Amino acid sequence: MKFNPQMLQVYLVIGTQNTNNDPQRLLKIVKEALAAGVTAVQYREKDGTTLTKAEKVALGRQLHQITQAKQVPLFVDDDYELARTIGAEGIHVGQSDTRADVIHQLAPDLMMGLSVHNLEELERSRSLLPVVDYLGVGPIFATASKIKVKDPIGMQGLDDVITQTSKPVVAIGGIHENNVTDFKTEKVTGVAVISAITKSSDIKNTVQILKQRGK
Ligand code: 3NM
Repeated sequence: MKFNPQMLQVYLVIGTQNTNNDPQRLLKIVKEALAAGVTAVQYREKDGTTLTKAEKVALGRQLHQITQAKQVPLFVDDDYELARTIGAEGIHVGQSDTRADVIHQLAPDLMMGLSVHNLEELERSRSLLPVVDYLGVGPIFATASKIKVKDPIGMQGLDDVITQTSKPVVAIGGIHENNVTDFKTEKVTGVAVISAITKSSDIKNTVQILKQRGK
């Protein structure tokens, strides 16, 4: 699958640590979110996941089947081997994960996302940008969904990064139905969320609201 910035519009990030360690619940949420129109899914087993490697592979394969059925790209957080094993379309790496250029050498077909928290990290990542399809920038607001999370950068911090790059940017961290209109479509390519969807009591409605961003 070839990268297209439209894919980033509403990007669901999820792992079993976000679903009470219950793989079936994860699959149910992803199915509902796909039916409601999320445009990308990231499989992120981290922050206290209890799954073994074999369980991640089994769940990752099931997840990939349901994203494929909707022709929605599946990204895997950080784990190159897992991404290859389950046939994911993309990978997302952070500043301390395996380097984007190393992964790109091994698998030029994988779409690539890179996390950048501020201008300094953007500058440090310049040499990697030719192999990067999009940047994940955050946390914008406070979030309870990530352990070792940095201080929120706010809308100003997000704007600072956006003005210094031509890469599509996905904002992440504390984005919910009540603040999504802050992210103007002509500036921010997409929004990535965990709890807005995993804790929603009406996923269909939530995704619709997340899609209607500010102009
Ligand atoms: N990465 P929620 S913040 C996975 O800043 C993740 O890089 C972040 O969860 C970053 O939508 C975050 O529930 C958690 O706030 C996002």
